[in-house]
Amino acid sequence: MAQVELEADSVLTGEEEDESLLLSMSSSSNKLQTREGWWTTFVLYDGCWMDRQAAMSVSLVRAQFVPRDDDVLLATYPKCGTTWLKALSFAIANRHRHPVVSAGHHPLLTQSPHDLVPFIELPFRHIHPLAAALDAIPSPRLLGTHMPHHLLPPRIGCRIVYLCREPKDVVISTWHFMNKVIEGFSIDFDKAFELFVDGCSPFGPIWNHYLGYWNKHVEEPDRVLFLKYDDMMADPAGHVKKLAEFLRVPFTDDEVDAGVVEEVVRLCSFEKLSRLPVNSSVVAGRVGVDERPMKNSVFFRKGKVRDWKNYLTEEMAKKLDAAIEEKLKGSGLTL
Ligand code: PAP
Repeated sequence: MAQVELEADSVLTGEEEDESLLLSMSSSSNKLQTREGWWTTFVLYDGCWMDRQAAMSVSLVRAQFVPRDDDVLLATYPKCGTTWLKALSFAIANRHRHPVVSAGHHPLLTQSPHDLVPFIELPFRHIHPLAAALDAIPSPRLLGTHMPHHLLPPRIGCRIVYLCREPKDVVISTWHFMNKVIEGFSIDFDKAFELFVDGCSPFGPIWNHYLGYWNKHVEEPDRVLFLKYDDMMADPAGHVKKLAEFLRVPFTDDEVDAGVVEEVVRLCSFEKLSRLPVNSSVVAGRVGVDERPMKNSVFFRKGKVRDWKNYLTEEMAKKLDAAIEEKLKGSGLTL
């Protein structure tokens, strides 16, 4: 990838200018493929569908992000449980500074998990400078990303926690989310579903996203932890212990006996977090895909497994299952 110097606060002036910048930073020298996406035109940026603004931001992160060896990256395809993973990881990693037992003043009670663990590519980094936001965070940093593995900044070698989710629940969650955050979002669900099955969804295809991190996990299991939302729902305490070991802050026997693991699970549960004023009524300074301030409540809907049963016809479910099965065949990954 060519190293391109961009002004971090440069404002886009037009599609042609964007296109030439994107081309100079992607591995493609041909015009980027475009397609009518969920709420705007999507571009296929090095095999990954996203809107133009996201592509600009990803490009900038790839060129400018300064990784540290002791960073831990929490990576997800959107709507796979990012908020939950951020909360759990923050609570576990910081539990000596911020005890979770009798956690009257815990930061998770007054701040969104997305403010405690920022994304590297969001808010869009060609508009909101990257360095100022991320360089100031003391080590070891917990950072989030929706970027697929093959688009991560080339020098990233840190540990990664990846969380995936049943794709049928992901498409439902994504559609509801877009309805909340994008003004004038009007795509009907059937159309969104067809785009998703076709691989055209934000940071899609979802199977490529899963496989990129899965293959890295198979190659380097000690560096890339691969988790599943449904398994985490079934056994949150077991996953909290596993996460703590991976983050190199395992629970001591005394902590286990004192119920600290269960306290982390409780503090980070959907029921607890979604009812806090900060997550139910605060409009964050953070902005979303259309640059409007977002309510923190958009990250909390139902927090259930198999909610897709309330929305997908049997035919739709079979169609998506078949597409996923075909794409994951031979990888060893099952969902
Ligand atoms: P993001 O990828 O846009 O950052 P993400 O947190 O992955 O958001 O997506 C939100 C989903 O996680 C929602 O799922 P749903 O639409 O199926 O309900 C949300 O309810 C769920 N979620 C948020 N917090 C929690 C939590 N603490 N435990 C379990 N699920 C959660």
